[in-house]
Amino acid sequence: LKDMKGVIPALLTPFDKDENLHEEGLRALIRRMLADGVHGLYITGSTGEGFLMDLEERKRAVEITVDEVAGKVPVMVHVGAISTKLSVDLTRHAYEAGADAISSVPPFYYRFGEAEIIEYYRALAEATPLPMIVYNIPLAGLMGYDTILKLAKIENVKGIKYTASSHYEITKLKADLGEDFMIYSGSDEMAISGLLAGADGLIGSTYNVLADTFLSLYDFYVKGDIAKANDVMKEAVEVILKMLSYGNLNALLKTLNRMRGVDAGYARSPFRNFTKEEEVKIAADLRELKKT
Ligand code: NAY
Repeated sequence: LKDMKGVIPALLTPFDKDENLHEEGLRALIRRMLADGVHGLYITGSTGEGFLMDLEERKRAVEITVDEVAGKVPVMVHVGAISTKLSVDLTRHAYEAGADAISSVPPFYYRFGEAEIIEYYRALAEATPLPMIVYNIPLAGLMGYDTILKLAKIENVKGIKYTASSHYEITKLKADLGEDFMIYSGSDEMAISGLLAGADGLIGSTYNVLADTFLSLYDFYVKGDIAKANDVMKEAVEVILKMLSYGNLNALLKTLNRMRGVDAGYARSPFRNFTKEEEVKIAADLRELKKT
């Protein structure tokens, strides 16, 4: 896991127009990410529409990814579900399929208490030898700092994907838990802030389209050229804000990939895909943005 640093797209899962898993599209997207030079892949998370897929589909997506990646970069599999039993099943499968790490949001919707959340992570962490990266994200209900410290005591809990914007907690986690506890910053528009706070890597949705931008940001950061890294960040923020303005990021990232010849397919309902007319407008908007 120590090698899993840098820019890690939260990979989209391509579906065809009839909402079936689109295997060739997934392979094409992975090939594009590898050609861009990303440092790892994070699959079947929120960007990957994992919660909209059944278990067999999620497993299939893992198998296809591990096969296509063929060991070139590490693969982290999001195995979160509301039932411990289902998540443990996905965890065992990820291990057998050859994934390098697992990750999970806490069980959500029912407002589970801290003890239940800790037991959930313990069950997943104990199910296989794979490192577990806890996923702290507002969508699932943010965990308090003390809960994170307790989770870090579980053997195999080796890091956190930190999608909250209180980045001082990244700094503090590194101080409290040591350099080896891996931290991935999950807010793309705050990537430079996450890295400066001490994050080891960036896991995010927009890297499905902006991998080259964030790879250059990360390169500047590693070389210590923070001013240049920040220049890249400023440009990226403009683009990300524009992307967010369309209101349906998964569908947008798939559309943008299709526009550049990577068949990332469509989003699964209830996510809405864009109409042809909307796509024409999006293409024009983004061309305009590139010029400025
Ligand atoms: C995942 O599990 O797919 C992610 O990594 C999601 C990370 C994203 N955060 C949320 C709240 O969805 O990439 C970010 C986010 O889309 C981006 O910063 C734009 O706001």
